[in-house]
Amino acid sequence: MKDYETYSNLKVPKSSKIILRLDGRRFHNLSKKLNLKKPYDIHFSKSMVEVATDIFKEFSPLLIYTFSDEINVLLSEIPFSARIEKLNSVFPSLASSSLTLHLQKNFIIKNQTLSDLEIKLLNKDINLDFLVSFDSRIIPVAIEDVFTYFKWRQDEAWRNYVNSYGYWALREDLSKKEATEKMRTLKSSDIHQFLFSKKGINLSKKPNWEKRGIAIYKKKKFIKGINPITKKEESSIRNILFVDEELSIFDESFFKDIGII
Ligand SMILES: Nc1nc2c(ncn2[C@@H]2O[C@H](COP(=O)(O)OP(=O)(O)OP(=O)(O)O)[C@@H](O)[C@H]2O)c(=O)[nH]1
Ligand SMILES: [Mg+2]
Repeated sequence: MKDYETYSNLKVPKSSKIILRLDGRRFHNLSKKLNLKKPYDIHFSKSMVEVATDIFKEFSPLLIYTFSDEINVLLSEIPFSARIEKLNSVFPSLASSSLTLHLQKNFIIKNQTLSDLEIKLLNKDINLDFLVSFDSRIIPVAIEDVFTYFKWRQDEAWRNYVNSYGYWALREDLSKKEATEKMRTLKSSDIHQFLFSKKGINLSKKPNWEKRGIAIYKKKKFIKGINPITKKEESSIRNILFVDEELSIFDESFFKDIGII
């Protein structure tokens, strides 16, 4: 019967770097059920960063980049003997179970001093009675294309940022269809202008993570401590996991600095 496992030997190429991109399935529905703040909900973003951190701790990749409902993982070592079936099933299932736990922790109000009824009332707009899933794809890239790939995703985060602020501002006065049609006629600069002059929203003043997404990587940190034997102060370098919410526009030096290229 083993012969029937037709795809089990399908492997990613050894010569490339491998990026996995996980994307939340139908998270538009999830955002309605959780009554997420529009266009950006900090508790949802925090939950996605926690998922990315769980993936980091499990697989020690070189870099994870997340925005909206997607998580990009640049692998260092390729696990599972590079088997595609394994990569494309273990990563999204890990993300799904991790997100389920973090959503429960971050969205459901629990308070031991409140009665069951009070807790029920507080949570009435939040429905966690649904299943979460991610899709997953594997993108093999040459090392010289790693920067181009992440820049492409960050450009997408920026487009998403401008368009979602524009769309939700239009929805204050227009129907879904009208707002969608209006968005088609507006250039990026028109959206900036409209938000600023008509809605008092200055897009440049919003939190950086909304514009540029969030990266998770290892960063060298100098630690000072007393050597227990010599009793003298010594400094050492440690690699710590760093959640970077203050990203600039990706450039090659970012990837050089963290030792990727
Ligand atoms: N309100 C709100 N919604 C968010 C936030 N982050 C992600 N989303 C939702 O997640 C969706 C992500 O877009 P897509 O991946 O294209 O849409 P999807 O509904 O997940 O559909 P598929 O990926 O094709 O299954 C957005 O359209 C939003 O509805 C957030 O911070 N706030
Ligand atoms: Mg999605």
